[in-house]
Amino acid sequence: VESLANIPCGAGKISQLNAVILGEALASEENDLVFPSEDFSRQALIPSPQKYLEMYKRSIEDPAGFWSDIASQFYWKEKWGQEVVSENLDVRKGNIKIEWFKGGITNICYNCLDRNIEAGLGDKIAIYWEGNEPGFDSTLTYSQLLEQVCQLANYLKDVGVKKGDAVIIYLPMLSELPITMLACARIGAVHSAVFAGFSAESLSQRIMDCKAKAVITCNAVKRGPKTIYLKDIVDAALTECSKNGISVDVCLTYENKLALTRENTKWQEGRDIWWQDVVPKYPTTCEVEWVDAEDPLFLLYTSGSTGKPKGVLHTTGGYMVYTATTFKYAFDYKPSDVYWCTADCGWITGHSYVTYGPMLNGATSVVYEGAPNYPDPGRCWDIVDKYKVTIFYTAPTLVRSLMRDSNEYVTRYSRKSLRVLGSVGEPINPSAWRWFFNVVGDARCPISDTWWQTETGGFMITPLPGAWPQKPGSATFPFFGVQPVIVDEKGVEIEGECNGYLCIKNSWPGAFRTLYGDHERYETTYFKPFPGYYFSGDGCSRDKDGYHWLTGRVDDVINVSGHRIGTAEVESALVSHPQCAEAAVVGVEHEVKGQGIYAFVTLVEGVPYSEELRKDLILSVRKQIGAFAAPDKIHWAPGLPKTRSGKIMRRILRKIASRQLDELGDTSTLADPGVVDELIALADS
Ligand code: 6R9
Repeated sequence: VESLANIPCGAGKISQLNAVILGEALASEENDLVFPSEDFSRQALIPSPQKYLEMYKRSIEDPAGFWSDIASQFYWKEKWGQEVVSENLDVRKGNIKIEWFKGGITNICYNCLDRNIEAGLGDKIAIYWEGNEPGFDSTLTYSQLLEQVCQLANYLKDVGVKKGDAVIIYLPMLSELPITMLACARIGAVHSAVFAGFSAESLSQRIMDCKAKAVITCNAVKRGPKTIYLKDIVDAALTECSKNGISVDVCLTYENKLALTRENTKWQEGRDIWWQDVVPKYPTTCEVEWVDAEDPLFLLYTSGSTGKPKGVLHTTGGYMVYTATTFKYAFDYKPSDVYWCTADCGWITGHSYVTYGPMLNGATSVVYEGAPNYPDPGRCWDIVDKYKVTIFYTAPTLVRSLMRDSNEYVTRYSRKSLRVLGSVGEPINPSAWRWFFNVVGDARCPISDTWWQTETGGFMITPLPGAWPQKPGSATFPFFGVQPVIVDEKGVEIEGECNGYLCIKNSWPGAFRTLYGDHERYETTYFKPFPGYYFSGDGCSRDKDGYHWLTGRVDDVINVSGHRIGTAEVESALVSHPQCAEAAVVGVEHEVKGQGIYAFVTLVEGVPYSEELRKDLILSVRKQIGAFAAPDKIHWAPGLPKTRSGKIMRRILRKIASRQLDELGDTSTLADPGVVDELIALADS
């Protein structure tokens, strides 16, 4: 242990971690520590801090060796070239470039399915699908999954989808969603899943940006008691696309009979095709399209601090190796596990930890179609008992919402199959952590609070459940191969106990390679703010024991129920309303959602503020982005606080929104300080 003392671990040194191992530094904070049980650690893949340190040290000192050993466990038609990794993360030294396993020829679908089947897992359950209505369910073994993937892959090839073509997926959590992702990967097409809560406008923007060859959707879905008519949304999006001269040849539509019959679905002959009419007719085997490790696998649009969503691009080889490895270690995965991640495949968590990570490990997963509190707040635990789920991965917003109901909804179920819990999407507050740990996990199950991003592809800072004592609310330490650093506003690394901006010093295999069609924006957004580093957009502090505590976004991105929403996107939706002259949006603390959306709006001269207009403004956001981005509060603002150069001072708006009126700070630089009093007076009107 002594000899490890000088390896950097984050901006701290391993010597800081030694203190944890030796139990010194922690004595005073004993109460904040939650140790894994001896039984758990004994069986864990990483059973001790020492084992973690040994592997971490190697991953940092010899990343090429560390990752190529792991990569060799997958199937490569041809091995990668001499250089395992080739990177430049420093804008001062030229263009940003990240490449892993370049020259290696592989296919991620083959590695998820064919490879596992050849290893004898053909009859193992890949997916337990659970419908929105209790009692509706189905299963797919690995062999059955492969057959369905091949049929769809053959269909896509037949309608002209080729390697490198983009396919938009607008599906709810049916098994057909991972099937579609895998079918695209099999033929080298680039999938771009759009969360089925996005509006027609958002969908059309994405279809046009990636010039999709095909759109795959279903007619409708039931979520809780509500029916959502997805095909109508797609129709509107495609109409919008054709107005802009972009036509999509194929709109493959799955008939989700439980929600809506085909007779009641609007239809455009020639373009629309029922999945069930064509896909099952195709052969159940399909040749794999072998691709380079650096060929694109998927695009996923995410919010940034400007109005235009960013197409985050992930490639094949590094992403494959990284998602598989992070899944295995952060959840202490064993072949006997039954895993359930509640995320939707429309977000990155569903890509890396519903589809790819688990399947690359040959895992059995639950895929749940519905709402987590339907028909009552006990549904999750009912599902856990039904499938004997051992690893349960969810978001703090769900934990907080279930916490508000009686514990009896949890305790009436056994939950004794559970052994590891996980959290993602936003910081988990210590009280939610404790409820999750004590009530859901009966104080037996370690919680992996995984910090990562759409851009990072996989976990970056995460507990390894058997290795570390945990501190409720801390994501703990970096994953293998990741060197997080905390910098001050000048970009200088801060050592030891500190608070600042979270950056990463080196590349890791799962990192995104560019923003689709806009490499310049990639460099400007992520690599220019602190030259020499990848900037995450998050604030972070490190305590005296070296534990990392994420403090939330430091840019103009709001995190609502774990969904990233750019303030600029909401503002642009508001000002598109003819009676709205200006809008400024900030995040405010929200008991369940983590953050809520608070919008200040200035109306066009002479227009009176009314309840009707308020509803109309909210509708405008629902239409342009999606219901999940609807503002919680509209605050009428005859004027906005601006500097003399015309910049809106959001700092002041945040204070007004959270009613911290004695903390407004200096308002003397405002062009018109009077607007602040006016806003305060109108706060609760
Ligand atoms: C995976 C995912 C990324 C942003 C990220 C951060 C927040 C995610 C977190 C967390 C604290 C965690 N975030 N996990 N903050 N602790 N365990 O959510 O990706 O949708 O791109 O959001 O979410 O602010 O920057 P994405």
